Amino acid sequence: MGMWGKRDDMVVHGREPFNAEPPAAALAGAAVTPVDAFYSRNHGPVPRLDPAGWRLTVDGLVARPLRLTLDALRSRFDATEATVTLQCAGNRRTDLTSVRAIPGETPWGPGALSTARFRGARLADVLDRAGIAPDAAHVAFHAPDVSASADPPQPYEVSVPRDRALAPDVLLAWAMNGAPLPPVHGAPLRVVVPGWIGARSVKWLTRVTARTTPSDGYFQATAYRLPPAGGDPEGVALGPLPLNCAVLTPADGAVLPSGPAEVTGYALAGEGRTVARVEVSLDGGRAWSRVALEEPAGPGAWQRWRTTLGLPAGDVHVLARAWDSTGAGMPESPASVWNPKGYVTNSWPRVRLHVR
Ligand SMILES: Nc1nc2c(c(=O)[nH]1)N[C@H]1C(S)=C(S)[C@@H](COP(=O)(O)O)O[C@H]1N2
Ligand SMILES: [Mo]
Repeated sequence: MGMWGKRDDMVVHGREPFNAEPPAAALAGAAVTPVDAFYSRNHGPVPRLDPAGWRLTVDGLVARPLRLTLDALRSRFDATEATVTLQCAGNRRTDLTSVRAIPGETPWGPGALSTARFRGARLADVLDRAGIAPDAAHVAFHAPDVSASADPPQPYEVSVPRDRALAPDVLLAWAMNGAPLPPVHGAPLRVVVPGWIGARSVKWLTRVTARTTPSDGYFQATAYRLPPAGGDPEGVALGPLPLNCAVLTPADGAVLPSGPAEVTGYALAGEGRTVARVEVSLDGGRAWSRVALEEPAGPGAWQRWRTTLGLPAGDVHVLARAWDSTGAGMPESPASVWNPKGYVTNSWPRVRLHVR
């Protein structure tokens, strides 16, 4: 077994902080990702919090501040379970680095997303118990892990707007896939915000603060934004995920015999949407054929797809694209969505096959 209980064949981009994605075939193999294959994205050392001494503070613009033990959270609030896909904003960044280098950012392939069955309390129920004030427009999540990559180095903190925080699908989760959260995934408690960039699903949660403004922490105010450009001094804070898809098998660069081959992948629509259609092309995007698409296991869950293609001999490129339930599609070229930090890549994925 590899670091942090992960499979030996994880693609490890960094050991400290630990950043790793599952090999594509392992990701493709299950609708709910086994915990030992679940990607992990960390900005600092993994804190080891003692569950007995741990408390969750709920404060800020609330009528009744709370300080909860894990037992209190589990016994005083209804538990709910949901199958949710987390996707890092850096997923598929390597497609953008094929256009231009993105120095200092992890070169994630298509595996910076994974799916788990999360169990926890609804954040809305906890905020309701605390009596969130009408002027609390944002809810911040604070954790103790200190990132040296932040400027200045600081503990992890981000926020979500009030409406997102009060939606019934946002969880304070203590378990994934039927077992307590392991340390690398946020033990003892993490936030799960379905359909939003993974950065908002804060691990090792210790404090929830209702406030008038978004968090001014580095990971909200500076990172996880499209940087200022074109006369926009603020940049764009990333929140809801755009529609995305990827090919998982066969692997990019695979050598295959000509004839029928099974091609598999995933598609994921952001908050409030589902994937309506996925198509693949073998001729550079002139002709497309529709693939078989799984139903989503819940709001915010990915949808796997598969199809069989007749591969001609030669160098064959398989292109894929998805459409969501609003009719939105994906941009063709990585150049059209290139940005200096390499976030939310959703150009048409392409695998190159050598067919003999
Ligand atoms: N406290 C804390 N929470 C965090 C992070 C972190 O570094 N510290 N990384 C975020 C990012 S960018 C992502 S994509 C997800 C990754 O969650 P995972 O490691 O469970 O896959 O956690 C988010 N929550
Ligand atoms: Mo992320």
